[in-house]
Amino acid sequence: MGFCSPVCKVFRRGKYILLFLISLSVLAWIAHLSGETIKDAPVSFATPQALVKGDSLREKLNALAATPDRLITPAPKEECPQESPLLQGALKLSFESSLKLKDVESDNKAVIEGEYEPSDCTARQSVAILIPHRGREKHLLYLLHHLHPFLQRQQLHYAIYIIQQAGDVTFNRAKLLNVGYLEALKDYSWDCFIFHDVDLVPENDHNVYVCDKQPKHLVVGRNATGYKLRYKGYFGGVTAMNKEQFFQVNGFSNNYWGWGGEDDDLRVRVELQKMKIVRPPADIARYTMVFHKRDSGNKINKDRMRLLGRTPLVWRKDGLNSCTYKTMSLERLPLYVNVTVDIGKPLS
Ligand code: UDH
Ligand code: MN
Repeated sequence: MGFCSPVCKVFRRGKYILLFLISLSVLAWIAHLSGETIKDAPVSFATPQALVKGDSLREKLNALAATPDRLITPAPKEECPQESPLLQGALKLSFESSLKLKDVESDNKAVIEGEYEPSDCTARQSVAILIPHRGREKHLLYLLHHLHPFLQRQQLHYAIYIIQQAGDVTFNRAKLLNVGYLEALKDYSWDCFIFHDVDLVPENDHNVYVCDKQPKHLVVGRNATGYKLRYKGYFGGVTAMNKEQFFQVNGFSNNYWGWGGEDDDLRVRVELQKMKIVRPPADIARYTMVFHKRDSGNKINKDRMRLLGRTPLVWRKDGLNSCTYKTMSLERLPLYVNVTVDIGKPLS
């Protein structure tokens, strides 16, 4: 006791050195673990957003954001203001015959596969613009040229869908719009749907493309009618209904082939549900219709008054729930989603 040989001293010192080395490696291990947690943080933050079904633009942006060397988590975006500070009011519209699709694409680089969302705030509504179309390429070009910047100034999350009727049987605007609603909902759970003629260009960006508590009619006036409502109860051209409102009325009728009546039928459906059509002020809800003649495949529908009389009897089984069609192709082009459909032909 009290006596230690030189061999014993060496052992005692060795014990302390070993203890010191063990503590060093524990410290190094802790430091390594915490480094990994910091690196992981942005990835796990991005994951819940990326899981939103079919939210293609967000998925793409998140994929870009989730690169492993990114260390800083972006601050969550605030909701965009009630009124966008980017609005310009009455616009000077141009319809240059030399305009090319490539020009419109390069003017709208922030649009990805027809979809856009503001980068600095969260849009108040997600809006699908549905445009029935066949053989009106020039009108479509003019509309895309004006509508994309217009919607971006309104700080909306939106996508444009063009629903092309395949073949040359009589045109059916209403059925194409039903198809647009059903197809767009496969991509994303849009809050609001704008049913939009291809030849109507909005003249004032205070005419905001969002849905209200009631169905909204956006074309109070247009150039060709002296900017007056065409008739009391007119509900055509451009209308906005939210997802639930349109579902509640069972969408449009599928049975209006040719020109006329389908918009009045939708009004009847809305009224049957005790909803009330609202309109923006007349000095704002103004449109320019690109001049055109009646299309050869869209003759006046002589049956429209008879069909209108039957709407209260048939609306429950003629509409979204009976809309059969065959999708021929679905292309995600830079400025719009192009859905080409075979919607069949009139029964008789
Ligand atoms: N549409 C097409 N292709 C067609 C027919 C209609 O794309 O062949 C679409 C297009 O979105 C159009 C909408 O359906 O804007 C409504 O059709 P329309 O523009 O022919 O209807 P509108 O009431 O014209 O504007 C009616 C006939 C015009 C007569 C002109 C006489 N001055
Ligand atoms: Mn027209």
